[in-house]
Amino acid sequence: MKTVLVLNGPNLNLLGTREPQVYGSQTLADVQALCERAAEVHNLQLDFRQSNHEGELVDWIHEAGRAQAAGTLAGVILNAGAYTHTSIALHDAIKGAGVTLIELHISNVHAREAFRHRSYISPVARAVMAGFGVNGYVLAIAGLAQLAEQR
Ligand code: CA2
Repeated sequence: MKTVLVLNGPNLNLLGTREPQVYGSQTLADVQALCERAAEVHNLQLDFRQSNHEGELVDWIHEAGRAQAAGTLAGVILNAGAYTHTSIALHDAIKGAGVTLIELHISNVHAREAFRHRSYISPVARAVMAGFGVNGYVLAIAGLAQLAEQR
Protein backbone atom coordinates (compact mmCIF):
# COMPACT_ATOMS: atom_id res chain seq x y z
CA MET A 1 0.00 0.00 0.00
CA LYS A 2 1.41 3.41 -0.99
CA THR A 3 1.35 6.47 1.24
CA VAL A 4 -0.13 9.91 0.57
CA LEU A 5 1.73 12.66 2.40
CA VAL A 6 -0.40 15.66 3.37
CA LEU A 7 1.67 18.68 4.38
CA ASN A 8 0.28 21.79 6.03
CA GLY A 9 2.25 24.98 6.41
CA PRO A 10 2.27 27.96 8.77
CA ASN A 11 -0.70 28.83 10.95
CA LEU A 12 -2.84 25.95 9.72
CA ASN A 13 -2.64 24.59 13.28
CA LEU A 14 -5.01 27.49 14.09
CA LEU A 15 -7.71 26.24 11.71
CA GLY A 16 -11.18 26.39 13.24
CA THR A 17 -10.23 28.97 15.86
CA ARG A 18 -10.57 32.19 13.77
CA GLU A 19 -11.82 33.43 10.36
CA PRO A 20 -14.54 30.73 10.00
CA GLN A 21 -16.06 32.76 7.14
CA VAL A 22 -12.87 32.14 5.12
CA TYR A 23 -11.63 28.74 6.32
CA GLY A 24 -14.71 27.14 7.92
CA SER A 25 -15.02 25.94 11.50
CA GLN A 26 -13.31 22.55 11.30
CA THR A 27 -9.99 22.11 13.07
CA LEU A 28 -6.83 20.59 11.61
CA ALA A 29 -7.59 17.42 13.61
CA ASP A 30 -10.99 17.29 11.84
CA VAL A 31 -9.21 17.69 8.48
CA GLN A 32 -6.87 14.84 9.41
CA ALA A 33 -9.88 12.62 10.17
CA LEU A 34 -11.41 13.52 6.76
CA CYS A 35 -8.10 12.63 5.09
CA GLU A 36 -7.86 9.32 6.98
CA ARG A 37 -11.24 8.27 5.58
CA ALA A 38 -10.40 9.45 2.04
CA ALA A 39 -7.06 7.65 2.05
CA GLU A 40 -8.73 4.43 3.21
CA VAL A 41 -11.28 4.64 0.37
CA HIS A 42 -8.42 4.86 -2.14
CA ASN A 43 -6.33 2.14 -0.48
CA LEU A 44 -3.63 4.60 0.59
CA GLN A 45 -1.84 5.06 3.89
CA LEU A 46 -2.07 8.62 5.28
CA ASP A 47 0.89 10.59 6.61
CA PHE A 48 -0.46 13.96 7.83
CA ARG A 49 1.86 16.73 9.09
CA GLN A 50 1.91 20.47 9.91
CA SER A 51 4.83 22.83 10.43
CA ASN A 52 5.26 26.55 10.92
CA HIS A 53 8.87 26.27 9.71
CA GLU A 54 9.85 26.63 6.06
CA GLY A 55 13.01 24.48 6.39
CA GLU A 56 11.09 21.62 7.96
CA LEU A 57 8.66 21.66 5.02
CA VAL A 58 11.67 21.64 2.64
CA ASP A 59 13.11 18.60 4.48
CA TRP A 60 9.78 16.77 4.26
CA ILE A 61 9.54 17.41 0.51
CA HIS A 62 13.06 15.99 0.02
CA GLU A 63 12.02 12.94 2.09
CA ALA A 64 8.92 12.59 -0.13
CA GLY A 65 11.03 12.65 -3.29
CA ARG A 66 13.13 9.75 -1.96
CA ALA A 67 10.01 7.80 -0.93
CA GLN A 68 8.35 8.30 -4.32
CA ALA A 69 11.54 7.16 -6.09
CA ALA A 70 11.56 4.06 -3.85
CA GLY A 71 7.95 3.34 -4.86
CA THR A 72 6.40 3.76 -1.41
CA LEU A 73 4.75 7.18 -1.92
CA ALA A 74 1.87 8.11 -4.24
CA GLY A 75 2.62 11.81 -3.87
CA VAL A 76 2.17 14.92 -1.77
CA ILE A 77 -0.74 17.27 -1.11
CA LEU A 78 0.66 20.59 0.05
CA ASN A 79 -1.17 23.48 1.65
CA ALA A 80 1.87 25.72 2.06
CA GLY A 81 -0.19 28.49 3.69
CA ALA A 82 1.40 31.91 3.27
CA TYR A 83 4.69 30.33 2.11
CA THR A 84 2.80 29.69 -1.15
CA HIS A 85 3.17 33.38 -1.95
CA THR A 86 6.79 33.86 -0.79
CA SER A 87 8.85 30.68 -0.86
CA ILE A 88 11.40 30.15 -3.60
CA ALA A 89 12.90 27.54 -1.22
CA LEU A 90 9.74 25.42 -1.45
CA HIS A 91 9.59 25.92 -5.22
CA ASP A 92 13.19 24.68 -5.56
CA ALA A 93 12.61 21.76 -3.16
CA ILE A 94 9.59 20.48 -5.13
CA LYS A 95 11.47 20.83 -8.42
CA GLY A 96 14.61 19.17 -7.01
CA ALA A 97 12.77 16.30 -5.32
CA GLY A 98 10.85 15.50 -8.52
CA VAL A 99 7.83 14.57 -6.43
CA THR A 100 4.21 14.49 -7.67
CA LEU A 101 2.58 17.29 -5.73
CA ILE A 102 -0.88 18.84 -5.61
CA GLU A 103 -1.05 22.43 -4.37
CA LEU A 104 -4.09 22.92 -2.20
CA HIS A 105 -5.87 25.94 -0.69
CA ILE A 106 -8.98 25.87 1.45
CA SER A 107 -10.03 29.30 0.20
CA ASN A 108 -10.17 30.58 -3.38
CA VAL A 109 -6.95 32.58 -3.19
CA HIS A 110 -7.71 34.24 -6.56
CA ALA A 111 -10.85 35.85 -5.16
CA ARG A 112 -8.87 37.37 -2.26
CA GLU A 113 -6.12 40.00 -1.83
CA ALA A 114 -3.73 40.52 -4.78
CA PHE A 115 -0.76 39.25 -2.74
CA ARG A 116 -2.44 35.82 -2.59
CA HIS A 117 -2.69 35.61 -6.41
CA ARG A 118 0.99 34.79 -6.87
CA SER A 119 2.05 31.23 -6.14
CA TYR A 120 5.64 29.98 -6.20
CA ILE A 121 4.23 26.44 -5.88
CA SER A 122 1.92 26.34 -8.94
CA PRO A 123 4.66 26.16 -11.62
CA VAL A 124 6.12 23.02 -10.01
CA ALA A 125 2.82 21.41 -8.94
CA ARG A 126 1.15 18.61 -10.91
CA ALA A 127 -2.27 20.13 -10.13
CA VAL A 128 -3.80 22.98 -8.16
CA MET A 129 -6.96 22.99 -6.04
CA ALA A 130 -8.50 26.03 -4.34
CA GLY A 131 -11.82 27.15 -2.93
CA PHE A 132 -13.50 23.86 -2.00
CA GLY A 133 -13.09 24.44 1.72
CA VAL A 134 -11.60 21.59 3.74
CA ASN A 135 -13.36 19.11 1.41
CA GLY A 136 -10.62 20.05 -1.06
CA TYR A 137 -8.31 17.70 0.88
CA VAL A 138 -10.70 14.79 0.16
CA LEU A 139 -10.92 15.76 -3.53
CA ALA A 140 -7.13 16.12 -3.78
CA ILE A 141 -6.57 12.64 -2.30
CA ALA A 142 -8.98 11.22 -4.90
CA GLY A 143 -7.13 13.09 -7.66
CA LEU A 144 -3.72 11.96 -6.46
CA ALA A 145 -4.91 8.33 -6.25
CA GLN A 146 -6.04 8.57 -9.88
CA LEU A 147 -2.70 10.08 -10.97
CA ALA A 148 -0.78 7.34 -9.13
CA GLU A 149 -2.83 4.63 -10.90
CA GLN A 150 -1.94 6.17 -14.28
CA ARG A 151 1.81 6.02 -13.59
O1 CA2 B 1 -6.70 29.01 1.68
C1 CA2 B 1 -5.71 28.43 2.14
O2 CA2 B 1 -5.69 27.24 2.42
C2 CA2 B 1 -4.43 29.24 2.43
O3 CA2 B 1 -3.32 28.43 2.02
C3 CA2 B 1 -4.41 29.47 3.92
C4 CA2 B 1 -3.27 30.38 4.38
C5 CA2 B 1 -3.20 31.65 3.54
O4 CA2 B 1 -2.05 32.41 3.89
C6 CA2 B 1 -3.17 31.35 2.05
O5 CA2 B 1 -3.16 32.56 1.33
C7 CA2 B 1 -4.38 30.53 1.65
C8 CA2 B 1 -3.47 30.79 5.84
C9 CA2 B 1 -3.50 29.65 6.79
C10 CA2 B 1 -3.80 30.15 8.18
O6 CA2 B 1 -5.10 29.73 8.54
C11 CA2 B 1 -5.69 30.24 9.65
C12 CA2 B 1 -6.92 29.71 9.96
C13 CA2 B 1 -7.60 30.17 11.06
C14 CA2 B 1 -7.04 31.15 11.87
C15 CA2 B 1 -5.80 31.67 11.54
C16 CA2 B 1 -5.13 31.20 10.44
